[in-house]
Amino acid sequence: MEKPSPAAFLDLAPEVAQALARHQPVVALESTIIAHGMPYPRNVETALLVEATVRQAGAIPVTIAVMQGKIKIGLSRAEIELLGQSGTAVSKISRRDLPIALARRITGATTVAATMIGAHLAGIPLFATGGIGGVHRGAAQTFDISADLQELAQTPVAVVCAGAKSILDLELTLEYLETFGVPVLGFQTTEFPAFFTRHSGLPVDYTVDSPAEAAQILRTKKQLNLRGGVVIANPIPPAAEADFYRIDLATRQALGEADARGIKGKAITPFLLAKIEELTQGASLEANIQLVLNNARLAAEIARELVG
Ligand code: PSU
Ligand code: MN
Repeated sequence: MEKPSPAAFLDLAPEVAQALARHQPVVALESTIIAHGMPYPRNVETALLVEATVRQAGAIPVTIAVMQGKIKIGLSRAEIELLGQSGTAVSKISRRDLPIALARRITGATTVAATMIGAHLAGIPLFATGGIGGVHRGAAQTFDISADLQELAQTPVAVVCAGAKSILDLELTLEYLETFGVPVLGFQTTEFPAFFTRHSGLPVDYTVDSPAEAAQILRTKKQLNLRGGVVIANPIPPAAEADFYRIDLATRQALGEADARGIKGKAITPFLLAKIEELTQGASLEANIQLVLNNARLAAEIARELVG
């Protein structure tokens, strides 16, 4: 066996390589949300809008995916369009899928876990998305716990998200993160946000009030050389919040349908997202788009503080 050389599997866009060399602020972005999280063409529009939002806030956006046997760090417009149009026809790539997708040159969208791996290999410490995966409801029986949580336990990338969806067991998700030593910081909130809505009734460990405060904690963690990531939980803006009862009803209906149809494993999260969108006549999608943009903006601000 040769010596490990993960860099051989990275394909850094020139703009990204230059930005990193110059210590400019960069924000990594995932691609499963594009291919498996939203319908075409809103997914492509949103992905491009997220990139534009990061730029406007003064950082370089870096969307990550797997293509042609490489982890692509920074996608072109055409590549984002390709992933968005292909939708679930492209693979959903988490940690366990990475070696196979690279060896077999499979095109794939990266989850939070796989995006964190790519970002870390490229030297990007900050990542924005919609929501992280978590402990699924009924996990005591199904054992369905997203690999995102184990990634947060070991890979030093901070993830800005709107909490996690209530398709998950949020209380167990927070317990799991605590066990594995992952700090959960609420951005200007004392509560862990529930993705489409601002409130879950569950407290976060700590509240940060500014991007500078978040950056200071990330810098301290890096200096301590502690492994693992940080969750920065940023609630959806009040004006974009979805109606709690509507979402809750749709969620319970979607979970029931998934159960009846025997949908599980990596297919369950995309199924539930699409079902909830259908049942709320698109209201969940509008909220989803707004919260991702809000996270992109905050991540860019934190990225600027980190290099400042
Ligand atoms: N949660 C969302 N939207 C998403 C996802 C999660 O609200 O698009 C995606 C992310 O890419 C996340 C993945 O990493 O689903 C988790 O999938 P699983 O539960 O199969 O680990
Ligand atoms: Mn799962």
